[in-house]
Amino acid sequence: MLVLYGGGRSRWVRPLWMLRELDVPFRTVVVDRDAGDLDAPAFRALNPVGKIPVLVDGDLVLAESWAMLAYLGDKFPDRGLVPPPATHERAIHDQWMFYLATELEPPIWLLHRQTTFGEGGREVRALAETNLARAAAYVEERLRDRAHLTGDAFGPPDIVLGHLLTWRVLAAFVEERPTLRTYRDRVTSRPGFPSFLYA
Ligand SMILES: N[C@@H](CCC(=O)N[C@@H](CS)C(=O)NCC(=O)O)C(=O)O
Repeated sequence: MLVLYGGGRSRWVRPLWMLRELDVPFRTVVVDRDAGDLDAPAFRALNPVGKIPVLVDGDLVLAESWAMLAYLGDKFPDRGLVPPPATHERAIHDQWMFYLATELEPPIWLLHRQTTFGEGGREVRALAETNLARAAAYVEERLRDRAHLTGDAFGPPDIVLGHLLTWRVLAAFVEERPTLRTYRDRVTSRPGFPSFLYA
């Protein structure tokens, strides 16, 4: 049985959402950061860097939410959430996953760290805001005439983007951009989205 470790509105929302979309059996283990679970030796044995999410499938232990989405999509190809390997559709899918990972998430992460933990000064904030505006503008443009990032079909790039657009630090930014706001509201209305975490 697939076992997913995580909790809260952290990046574990992504594989949790994916598993719910796939509609396959899985079990969750809640990892409570505040209770020190990330530092527990049993958890560190799974992920030496002490971060969630972690997905266990038999002998396979996977950290990195991005890798989990691709693995789960490939494991259940009949569900059609991830295009088959070595197709043009898969190449475009992967391109969006890497764009989100390397261009969009980093400035959001910096703004989150600064707002929540006071890390970095004014220059870091300015750089993050510039990079966020640039990356988000490209995503917005892409979504102007498409329901989902890779076209008509919903998939992992939408799970990641939908999750990123729920981060508190982006609330005002998204509110000011109707394309992003409408998209976020639409994808997070799907039955697979773990809305119970956002009540
Ligand atoms: N690149 C990793 C990032 C994982 C990550 O940073 N997880 C956060 C929660 S969203 C965490 O566990 N942070 C605990 C810490 O840094 O101590 C992924 O996408 O899975």
